[in-house]
Amino acid sequence: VEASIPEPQRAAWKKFQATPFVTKEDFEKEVVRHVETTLARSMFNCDETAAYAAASLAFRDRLITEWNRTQQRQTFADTKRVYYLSLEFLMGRAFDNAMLNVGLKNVAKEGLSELGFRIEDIISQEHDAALGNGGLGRLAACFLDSMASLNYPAWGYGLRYRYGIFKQEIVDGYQVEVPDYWLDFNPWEFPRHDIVVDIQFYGGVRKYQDEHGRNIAKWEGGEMVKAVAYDVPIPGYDTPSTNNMRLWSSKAASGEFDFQKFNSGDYESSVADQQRAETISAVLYPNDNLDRGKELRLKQQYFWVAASLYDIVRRFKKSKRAWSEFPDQVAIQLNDTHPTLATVELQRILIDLEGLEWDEAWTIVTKTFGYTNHTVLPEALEKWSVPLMQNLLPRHLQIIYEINMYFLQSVERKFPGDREMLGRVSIIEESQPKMVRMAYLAIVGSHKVNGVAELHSDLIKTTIFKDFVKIFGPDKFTNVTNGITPRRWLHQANPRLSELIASKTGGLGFLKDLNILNELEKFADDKEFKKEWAEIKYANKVRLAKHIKTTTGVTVNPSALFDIQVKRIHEYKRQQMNIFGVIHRYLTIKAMTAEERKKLAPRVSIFGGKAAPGYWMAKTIIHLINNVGAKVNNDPDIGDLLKVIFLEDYNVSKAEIITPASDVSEHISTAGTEASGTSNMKFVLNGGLIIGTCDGANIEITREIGENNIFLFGNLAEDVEDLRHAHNYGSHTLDPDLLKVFETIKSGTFGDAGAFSALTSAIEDHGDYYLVSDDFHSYIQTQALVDEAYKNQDEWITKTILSVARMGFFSSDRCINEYAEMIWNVEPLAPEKGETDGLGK
Ligand code: CR6
Repeated sequence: VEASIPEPQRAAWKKFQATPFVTKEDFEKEVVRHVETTLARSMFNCDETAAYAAASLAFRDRLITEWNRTQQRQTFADTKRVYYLSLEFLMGRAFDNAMLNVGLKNVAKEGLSELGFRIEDIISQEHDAALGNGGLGRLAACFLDSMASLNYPAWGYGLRYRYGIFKQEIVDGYQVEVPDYWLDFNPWEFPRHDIVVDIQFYGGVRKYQDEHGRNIAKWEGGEMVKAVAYDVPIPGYDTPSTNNMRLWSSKAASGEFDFQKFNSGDYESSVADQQRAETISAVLYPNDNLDRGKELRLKQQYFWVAASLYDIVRRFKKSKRAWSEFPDQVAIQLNDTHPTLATVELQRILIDLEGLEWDEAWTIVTKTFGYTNHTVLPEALEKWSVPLMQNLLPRHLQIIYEINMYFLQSVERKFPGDREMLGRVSIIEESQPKMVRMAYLAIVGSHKVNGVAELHSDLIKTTIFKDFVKIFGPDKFTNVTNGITPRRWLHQANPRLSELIASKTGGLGFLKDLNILNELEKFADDKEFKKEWAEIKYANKVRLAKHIKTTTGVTVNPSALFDIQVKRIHEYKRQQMNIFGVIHRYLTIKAMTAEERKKLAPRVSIFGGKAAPGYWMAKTIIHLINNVGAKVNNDPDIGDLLKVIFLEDYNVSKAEIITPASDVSEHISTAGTEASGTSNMKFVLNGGLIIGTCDGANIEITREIGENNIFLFGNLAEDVEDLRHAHNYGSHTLDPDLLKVFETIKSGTFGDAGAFSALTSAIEDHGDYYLVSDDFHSYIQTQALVDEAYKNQDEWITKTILSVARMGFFSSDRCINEYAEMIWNVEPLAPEKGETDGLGK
């Protein structure tokens, strides 16, 4: 490539090439230049927003230089790349992360200080990039961080929503949703107006034979929309490698608006067309673990998948390799079933556009894709109505039918005469209307299927995908237990703890090899160390207490036990059980003598999380939490012994304040319902203990840290089915303590009793599907054990140190290495020493 450019020009380019800043002086120079030119301001009107903008742009410029080099290196090396397709990337803030990963936070801190700013104030100017709902979206973000940090040639592909997850406000105890217009100013993205892909919808399929007698299918007519690429650089930690997240934004195909309509006087509808096109990437669907089957959602999925595959195929074709080598160059991971149409789209490209034979093409497809399942909840398993798909994507539906036909033929060969099996595993559900089962399509179209924690991966093999294990054999199904990036969730969120760990383990190496945390075990009984450890926890609690004071007005005592449950609000996650437990505690305290009260550890119960706007039960749970808080927090008889807080608008940047401040956190889903959970890992890594059920990754956390260091309770997954059956067909007696709680709610103690009848009657009258009553006694007892254990601070601190020391397994770096080895078959591509200059350290 270089040889095509004449020497003198090459020399000129080299001489003037962009060089990333390293020193404080150069950083300040860049900031001032951006303030005075890019932002057209000066030192006299540079407020904190402008300072944030300029400092971010200085880092962005730096990242993009490394980004370019990384891409060049990967193109030269011509190695296999990974493409992580995710409809959600819950990135949070980028500035602090960029400074830390590049290793220049101190430089920036001093530079900003010389220009008159405190770095904390500047960091807090940034609006979270909240393009996700919960765990699945945040997992994708952690994976991007790990892939870059481990030097994997990897791209993320997603949608550039104009509105991310809504902002939650609490008004009179109720959740109110406010749109999150986050793109006003976003220094972290690069619009690529030159990278535009035409995406087709609707229309019909014409089938004919060409001059060679080949059967041709042509997708014609319908409407076109443009996909425009926006690139976000993803800096690796302590490496120059900077990967790319490419987000697609929709635009009307005919430019500003339809000039024909405009000229014929139909101005309004020409604008409407444009708006309709832009609607595709306008808003993130705010449901977590729920499929609603809306047409616009299917449009989003195809739009994103088609644009991404066009991009991936174009990049592959540049290498001029044979199609059979596609899976040697490309690995595509499907983050849940949302991108499953990518399998169909690649098959379409190969047979309709590139002229490959069906079998040859399908072999390429299945070798290319891997599918990650994130849930067994039936309401979350995606299905698309056949008529809907027929209308929107007529050619794809034909291909799906053909995939299904060949698949069912192979099943028939393996299990001759088993008609029931054919009905069960068919990609098409024979319902009214017929439905496309996306998980089945994803399994058939991939070479590996994985769950996200051991229990979950076992469950999918024995329940929802049981037949497929028989058909494809057990080796197609595997487990990759989730993880979290220690860069954001320890180093960035808890800088003091990170520093203390570094001082005892020989530096920050643990951020790249989290198993180094093991070295902390020898300090678990070290007095001095424990004192510092405890001081840091206390300081983090003070920080959260301040946040609680400014956002809710409630004063909490930082010496009290902080008990935190923050995550999406869901019946299966059982925040209702938590708040019923809080009410039980309230009643217990009320009945206590002064002497008994003195012995009780004061507690602050902290909740946070969003309810999907259409999820009535979840909203009712939020309402109850707030009403209980209003009553308890103002009861002079209770004082500091119990406070109940609901933190508004839980998001990634708030999680960074909340997570380091827990004494215990709650991960109390009905056994068998939470695929993994990832906040459980974050809390333990930050020196909090957890109270939890034997569900998801709690089980592996227990195995790693030891069962003395975790408060487990409740029924096991294997018993859930029988218990539910007994509720519905046997006699169902409810826990007496729980009934007392219900009586109190019904008496109006927490406001209008009728408002909460749905919550109590789900348990009393509708079979208690989530086993709240079955687990309540053991929950209350275990909470009492927590109270007892907390009184012995010395032992408690030892437990938290041992736990942190044993959390190495839960780094997302470990996950990514497992995916790379087991599923993607890709190797890291490390920059050569000295190849890239300008790294901070
Ligand atoms: N809601 C699971 O419920 C898991 C994440 C990431 C979830 C959760 O237990 O940790 O995925 N599932 O694997 C889906 O989103 C479908 C989630 O975040």
